[in-house]
Amino acid sequence: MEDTIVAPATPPALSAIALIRMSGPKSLEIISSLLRKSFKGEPQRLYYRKLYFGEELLDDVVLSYWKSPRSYTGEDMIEISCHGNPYIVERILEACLKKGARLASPGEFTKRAFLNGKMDLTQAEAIIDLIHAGGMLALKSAQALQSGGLSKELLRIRAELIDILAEVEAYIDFPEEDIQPEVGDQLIGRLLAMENKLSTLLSSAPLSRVLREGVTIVLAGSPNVGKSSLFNALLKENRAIVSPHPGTTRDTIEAECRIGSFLVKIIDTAGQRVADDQIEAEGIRRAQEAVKRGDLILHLVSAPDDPSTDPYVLPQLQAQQKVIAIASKADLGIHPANKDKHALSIVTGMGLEELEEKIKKILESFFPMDFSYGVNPRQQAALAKMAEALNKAILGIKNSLPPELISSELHECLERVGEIVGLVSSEDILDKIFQKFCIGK
Ligand SMILES: Nc1nc2c(ncn2[C@@H]2O[C@H](COP(=O)(O)OP(=O)(O)O)[C@@H](O)[C@H]2O)c(=O)[nH]1
Ligand SMILES: [Mg+2]
Repeated sequence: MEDTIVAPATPPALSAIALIRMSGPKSLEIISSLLRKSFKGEPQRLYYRKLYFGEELLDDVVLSYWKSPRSYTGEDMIEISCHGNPYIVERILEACLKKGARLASPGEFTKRAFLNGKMDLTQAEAIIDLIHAGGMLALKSAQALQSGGLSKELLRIRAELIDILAEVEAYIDFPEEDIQPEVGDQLIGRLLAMENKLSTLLSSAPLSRVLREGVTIVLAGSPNVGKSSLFNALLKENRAIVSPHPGTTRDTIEAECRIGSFLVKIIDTAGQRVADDQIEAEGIRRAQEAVKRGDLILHLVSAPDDPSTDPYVLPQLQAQQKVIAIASKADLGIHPANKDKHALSIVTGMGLEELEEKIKKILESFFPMDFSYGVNPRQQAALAKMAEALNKAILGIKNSLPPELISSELHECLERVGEIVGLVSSEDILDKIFQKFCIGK
């Protein structure tokens, strides 16, 4: 990397402090050219300085210097803390650009960190998750990935693959010999254990989506049962219009909030009834769509009324979708047929905290006790291809296919590991083979 890049690291808004980052071989030279008081550049120390561009004072700043290779990117880096005024940030950036830096593209600092071997791909990706984590589990998952949880697991699998490949490829050199059944069984056992680990990793993908995008909670039921009132109560703000007129909510409304340590997306829907007009009909169609997509459905009926007279019909749900049946307006009395539902009153607040507790428990139940991290879609796609190849390799051994075919499937697995972690190698497989077998055998 020849050029020196610069970019603001904080959003363009009024704030106490803003941070500008610069990375590359000319970082020290560029910053020095903006100083009047010389800058020795001892690494990992803070310097309070005034920045000038020519005669013009840019700002009082605090500089920190990170010397290659002991920096985030692995290159020489300067971080400039200035006053949190977007205009000041712009002028400092401009000065750095005029002195020879180039504006960094999105993610370029982390990309350099990866290319310089400061982190692997999964760790680089975890940094994005870390920034977006909206709840405790999401944060823990990002932290586990960032500290190399997935790479360590994959590198163990990789070592095992290389070992197995060495055995399989030994047969390629001796075409007259088939893989002996006992060797085959033992290899299959090891590959099955690996397949197991892969399917555990793959099963974390939907959870990882939930962590990134939030769990979707959908409020469903007839008009006027108190869905919008509950929506506002869960959000603790008046987002949706509440009115005694049925059909007030005509579209779906979405809002994000936190319940317990989870980021959730709550969707308020138009109640289902015979629509008066096209707009309402479209709202009802969207409501049905939302219910089908929800992770958790809060199905409301009016507590004092006989539920058999309620026209709302919950659509067919998938197995993993959860439902809480709620008897709302419980302050107005509870019909005997609604006794087993969760009694709730937005007016008195009765049952609201308990409802949040129930929701929290259900959200927690989506995650296994030992959940540590979730793989992202890119990793999931590569893992799925890997699992497929692994499966073919297992079948190949079972069906006594030529070792070349089995080896090629195992190579495919290795490539996928390389793709996920961001390393590519095939030479070390050869090394392994020659380490295990002496010449002449
Ligand atoms: N008594 C009582 N009235 C409620 C309660 N929740 C909502 N309402 C009233 O029921 C009417 C319909 O509420 P709304 O939230 O708009 O229902 P939606 O059509 O299902 O969204 C409004 O007049 C609310 O004030 C409750 O817990 N108790
Ligand atoms: Mg409503």
